[in-house]
Amino acid sequence: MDKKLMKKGGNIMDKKLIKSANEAAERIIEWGESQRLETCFERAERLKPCPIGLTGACCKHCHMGPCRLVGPNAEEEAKGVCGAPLSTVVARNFLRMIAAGTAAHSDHARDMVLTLLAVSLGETKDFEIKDVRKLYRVAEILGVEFEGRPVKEVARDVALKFLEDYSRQKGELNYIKRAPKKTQERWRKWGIVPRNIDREVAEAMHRTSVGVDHDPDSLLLHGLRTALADGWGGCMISTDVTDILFGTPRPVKAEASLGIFKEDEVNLVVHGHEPSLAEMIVDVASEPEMIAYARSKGAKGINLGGMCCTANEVLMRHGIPTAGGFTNQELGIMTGLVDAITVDVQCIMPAIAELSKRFHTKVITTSEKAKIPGAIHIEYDEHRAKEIARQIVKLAIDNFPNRKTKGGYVTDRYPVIAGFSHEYIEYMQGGRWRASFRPLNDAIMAGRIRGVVGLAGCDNPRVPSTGVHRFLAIELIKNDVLIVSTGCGSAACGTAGYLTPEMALEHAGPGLREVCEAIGIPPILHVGACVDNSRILTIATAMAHEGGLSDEIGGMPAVGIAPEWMSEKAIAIGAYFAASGVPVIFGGESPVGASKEVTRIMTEVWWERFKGSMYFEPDPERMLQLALQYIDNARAALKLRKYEPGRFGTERVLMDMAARRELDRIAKAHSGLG
Ligand code: NFS
Repeated sequence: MDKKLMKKGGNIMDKKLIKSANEAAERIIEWGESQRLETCFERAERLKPCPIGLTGACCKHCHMGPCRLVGPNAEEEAKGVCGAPLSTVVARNFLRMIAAGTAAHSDHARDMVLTLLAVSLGETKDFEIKDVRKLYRVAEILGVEFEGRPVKEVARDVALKFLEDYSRQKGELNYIKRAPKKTQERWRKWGIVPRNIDREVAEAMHRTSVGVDHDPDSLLLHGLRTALADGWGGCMISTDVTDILFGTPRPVKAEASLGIFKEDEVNLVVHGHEPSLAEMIVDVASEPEMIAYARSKGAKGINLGGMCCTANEVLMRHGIPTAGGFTNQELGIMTGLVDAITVDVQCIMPAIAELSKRFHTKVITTSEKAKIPGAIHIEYDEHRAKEIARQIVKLAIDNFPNRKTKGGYVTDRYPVIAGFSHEYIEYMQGGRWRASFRPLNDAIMAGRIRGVVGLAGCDNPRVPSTGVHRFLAIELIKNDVLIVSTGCGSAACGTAGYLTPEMALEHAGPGLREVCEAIGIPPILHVGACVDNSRILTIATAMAHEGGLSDEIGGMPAVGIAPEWMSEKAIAIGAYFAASGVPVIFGGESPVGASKEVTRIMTEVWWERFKGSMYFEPDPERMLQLALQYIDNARAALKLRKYEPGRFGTERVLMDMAARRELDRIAKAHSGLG
């Protein structure tokens, strides 16, 4: 627990005592308050959520309303002007959230595919295909001939094949066939196999406009179809194309914290989601001319840092340090050390433009889709990617001498081991020639590992930010649960110092610790950005194929948790996990809480049909118990050995020199991956 918090006598989830569970963040927030700098934490306190909208009971889909469906018997009696009952309104609102989240991920994926196409056609000189092996692996899945063909031709055909997922009117998404057979059968039986991503999003908007689909079950089934288009479409495409273009991640050492900024170097932050420009900035920032230019302005060098999911992308592939997740973006500027922050799309608070005026920081928007009044706009174009990246880096350098305002500077930093792509996870369990998921399945079957939790989603100023992630991370590994984390879940763990092998030695239950020590991995595996939740689908599929557990994704001792979610994207992710057969637990108030019927469908009915569900539970302790219960129930249903705490392993040992050397070994242990 943080020292300051201990003094206050609280815990990391006590909203009355703290705004962020991260000590460095909390210090900057307090400093900011003393300077009358406004942040999301203050705005969250001031703006209480509307209790009607919060639970999904407000309909504003036409101009006879907005209608508020409230009252003591609202479920049975309340109706909108058109006569829509509460369950219809709540289900429609939820479907729109899924559609918005799917649109965001999948539009990002489309840009990645268009970049791949441009590279394959020789239209851009600045990118190359870094992972040809991955290209071939993807080509094989897509049925694209690759043997003996020029790489760029294969890349072109792969890109065109992916574009079909945005245009085919009938049929099925390409990657549906990657799922276990039984999982696919469930989807076909209930008619939720997506045809194309854009079609499902457009149809979601159509169905939810006034006077169309009024059956909550039917609306929610389309929600699952749209969500599957996200998970097995947008997210998975984005992950694969990003790996092809920029390399499949493998373990790297990096650092995480608001303390990553350097007083004597130019600090440039890449923030947002699409990694193309960030990749170019990483390249350009190490050019000798750029470094010389930075020196000519009095800086010792150029220090790149990441924020939110762009951070995860460049951390996974290059070890670029992260300043943290969603709620850290204002705080990063408030260190006073950020010379420029470049943003593209998604999860960017418009407040940063206003806030930056109190410092010297330049905020640069780069996407034609995402502009902020008060920011500098330098539009990204993949055909001139390096030129634009140089312009941005120069702008940051030119701004270095303008630092004047003292900020809430902090120095804490934590080491991080990241880069656990599903390919690497497979490789680490047997090497290049015997790569498999056998050891993981065996460890689960034996009860060394009780189960697996995907810890994902945003951090949120409505709770002590990152606190619920941290609480669950520690408690789950104590209970021998292996964690795979993404997005701001990874940032929350990283900025707490949790993404290291030491965590296994110091906190993991004995069974999990034994496995982590044998393979040399942390008990929390950072698998990437939010779109890389698709890697978790791939891992679950591989586990099903490996045998010994469930023969479909449903029924695995696995749970997804998004404890501090706030974004519609998190809802889309939760829904695609549920449809794929994973019980999912979300924190906070339920956005469908107004309707018992909708809640019943998303828990009981989905469970029966897909072996997945979506459950909202604001109490962290109950979230933990629920997750363990789901895992133990799945173990019992699979007739696996009953999990017994403390059955495996020996005494707890603290990190010694050998273990520290092991940490270095992991960072280098990627020679077998191409
Ligand atoms: Ni995903 Fe949440 Fe945003 Fe990334 Fe972070 S806020 S839903 S984790 S940065 S997308």
